[in-house]
Amino acid sequence: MSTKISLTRYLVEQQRIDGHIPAQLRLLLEVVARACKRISQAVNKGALGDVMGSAETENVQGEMQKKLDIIANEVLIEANEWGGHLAAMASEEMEGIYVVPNRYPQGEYLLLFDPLDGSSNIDVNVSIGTIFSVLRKPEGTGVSEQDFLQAGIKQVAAGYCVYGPQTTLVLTVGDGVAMFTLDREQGSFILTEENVRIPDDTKEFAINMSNMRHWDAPVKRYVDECLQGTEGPRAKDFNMRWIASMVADVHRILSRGGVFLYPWDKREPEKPGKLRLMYEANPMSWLIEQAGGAATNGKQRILDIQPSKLHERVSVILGSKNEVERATRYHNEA
Ligand code: P6P
Repeated sequence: MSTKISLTRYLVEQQRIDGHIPAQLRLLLEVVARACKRISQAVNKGALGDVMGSAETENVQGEMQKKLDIIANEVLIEANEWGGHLAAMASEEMEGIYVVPNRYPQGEYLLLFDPLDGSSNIDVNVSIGTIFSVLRKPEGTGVSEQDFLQAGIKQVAAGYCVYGPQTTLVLTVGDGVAMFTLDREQGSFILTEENVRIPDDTKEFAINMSNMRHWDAPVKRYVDECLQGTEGPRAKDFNMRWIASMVADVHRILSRGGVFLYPWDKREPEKPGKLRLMYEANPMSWLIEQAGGAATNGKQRILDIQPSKLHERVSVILGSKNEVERATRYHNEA
């Protein structure tokens, strides 16, 4: 019987053998994984627990919050605030940063998360997930929102947990991408994939086609050429997927390739895009790059973007390298 490698063993070996993760970061990742297990249990209860539907409150984004959005946020805060590995946290569901209370020791890391991404899918039983990103707190006393405003290349760990037919934690600490599937009997995440690789080419694109009339010309050109299939300049037929849950769409791309686009559109021209840079695009872009893919905002590498606001939005094109490069080239030619 092949030895099952738990997340704990994987992280210990990453710490001991590859020196990739100091003890405090290993502790942080184990705590986040445990929090994701608890969120998974709440998600799986569905209508059997009092967790469905709207919380009748709005988040900082002006979006209606689901009960599970708030539950997931609280689970992550409570799980992480006492361990001594964090200085502060930031969440899609909170306007400002959450500084670790004085009653607990302060650590050297900053944790950012979208506690439950794709929550519009909760009530219709479609996969959703938690996305997280870890930064090192800059030198100096105290911690402020400014400390979080680091480019995605500064991340020391990033990942997500997708709550679907399986609960799967996907993680990078800068040494490739590993996937861990939750063994509910054991209650532990077991390594099921490592050194994940995305094919450079694909025949599958993911975009919300209902927004077509609002797109910029380069996006219209790229998608139109995909739709022309073998009769068009791409000389191959494409398939389309859109789960409207970034975690699920990205998980598919990490599992079999593809390209995901959530571009700027003229519905809200003042916003660069719908998705958030710090706790959606940055962690997902690092995972994609660590698996051999690419991620840009149409103009530049997402991980190079210097953020100016905590809840900054960004246009996202990510996935199979050759497709991302083509769509980005169309933007730069325009
Ligand atoms: P639309 C979920 O609300 C989310 O932030 C991402 O997970 C997802 O990719 C996107 O928005 C879906 O947006 O406009 O298709 O509903």
